[in-house]
Amino acid sequence: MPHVLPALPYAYNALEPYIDEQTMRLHHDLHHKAYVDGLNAAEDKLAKMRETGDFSNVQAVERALAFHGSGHFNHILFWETMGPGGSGTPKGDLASQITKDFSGFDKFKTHLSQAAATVEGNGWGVLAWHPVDGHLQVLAAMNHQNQGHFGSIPILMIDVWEHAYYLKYQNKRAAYIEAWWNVINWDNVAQRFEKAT
Ligand code: MN3
Repeated sequence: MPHVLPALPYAYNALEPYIDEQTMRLHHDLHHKAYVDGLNAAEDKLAKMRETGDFSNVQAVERALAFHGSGHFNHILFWETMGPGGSGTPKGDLASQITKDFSGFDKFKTHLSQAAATVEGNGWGVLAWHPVDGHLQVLAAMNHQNQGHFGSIPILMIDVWEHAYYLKYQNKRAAYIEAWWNVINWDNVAQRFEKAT
């Protein structure tokens, strides 16, 4: 069953002025699409390997599967956890857990912003729930898939690959991260938290 590129859950210009329309078009229609295609290609190759029994290239294809698969699913989460106008700050159980695990929202905000700002090269700033010992954690992922924890469930992610901000923010990644806090859909993040816990 091939993976498909889901439509954005809002208009391309809905996150203006924080994230501009042209960036959203290129990012969704071309960059995200490339990960969908890469994931489908990797899965096709693996199916062929199982069929023929020739696994000589399996290492490279497993790497492509992880990269493109993470790229695809990270972007779905990224689009869905944003929305026009955002929705203020987290409420309810999610707000309490953030306070518990990070000593307050402001400290959490600084931590995630700093983690995202300092990822080397391409990557993501991630808020994830770790179900094994029951706490939230901030991760700084390189590429789409490195420096994660197996078992961790991401509930909020910011894309800090240059394609996510370069047209409007040039080299000012920190300014883009600061703007992103204005378009977070905390209701969606709270639903993800509830499901994860
Ligand atoms: Mn991206």
